[in-house]
Amino acid sequence: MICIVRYQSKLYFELIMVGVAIEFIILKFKLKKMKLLKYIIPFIITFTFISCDDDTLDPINEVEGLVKVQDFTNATHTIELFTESGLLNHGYNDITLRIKDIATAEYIEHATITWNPVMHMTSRMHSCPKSDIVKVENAETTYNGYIIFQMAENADEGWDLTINYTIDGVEYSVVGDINVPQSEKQVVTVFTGADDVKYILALIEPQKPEVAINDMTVGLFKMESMMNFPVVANYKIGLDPRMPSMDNHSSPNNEDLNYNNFTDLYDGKLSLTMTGYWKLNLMLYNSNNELLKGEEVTVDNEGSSLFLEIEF
Ligand SMILES: [Cu+2]
Repeated sequence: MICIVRYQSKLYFELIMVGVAIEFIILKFKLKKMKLLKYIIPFIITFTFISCDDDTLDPINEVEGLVKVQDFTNATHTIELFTESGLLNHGYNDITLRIKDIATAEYIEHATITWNPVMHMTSRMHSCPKSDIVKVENAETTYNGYIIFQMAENADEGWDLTINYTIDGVEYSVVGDINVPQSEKQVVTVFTGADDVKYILALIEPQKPEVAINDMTVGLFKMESMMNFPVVANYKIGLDPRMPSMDNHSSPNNEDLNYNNFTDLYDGKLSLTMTGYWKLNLMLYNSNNELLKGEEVTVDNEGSSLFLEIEF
């Protein structure tokens, strides 16, 4: 686009110059020398194009503000993984990726991509909740999704990530080990509900909590099998944030978390009146308003068995 704009302004300039040249030539040589123009005009136009070619079009940086986590390389492509921190974490991870063709060094603009994170434990293997991967809005080369690691790695057990993708009907795959260190705070929790279903609940927002009423988002998933973790829709999550170090005080204007049909996540409001450690006590209700997990915070009960943590 920049090239075209430059080209156009340059072209207008050249056209004026051509006009001036024509007038000059007509004046100077009269009509009998007009045939000279057929040599001059192609020369000027060629010069215009050549000077445009000198301005290499800068590619837009579609990973600005992100840090590369790592590359996954197979014989044909390098898949670049990015997050805001340059790390993968225990809990929720917002991940951006792009695919580079090794032969042409160009980024692929029309791939369909799926992924499968797998934890290799000493006794078994399992996956974790993850979103579909979609093209980033208005982007040419970047794709985005999330993964929620409900377990961190340890010395003997860790995660790998398989990325399957299709370009022009051809299927490709790449796999690599990834690092998922333990989080200091409880940002994800695995529990069994009163319905005997195993659930995973993860903190998604706020990632940067403030002394304010924060938008809060969590993801709720069912452990259907070791490899399948579908979204749980239309439940409700009660929220009661407390500061255990300060008489377990709460905060005003919190809002319980409700299912968002558009994002398939749960949104509420989290009021944080000061910095420090907050325990976000939760109560999970199913769509029939039956309590599945968690207890009311009272004078005698200082916390719920279902909770997430924030410290800032
Ligand atoms: Cu595990």
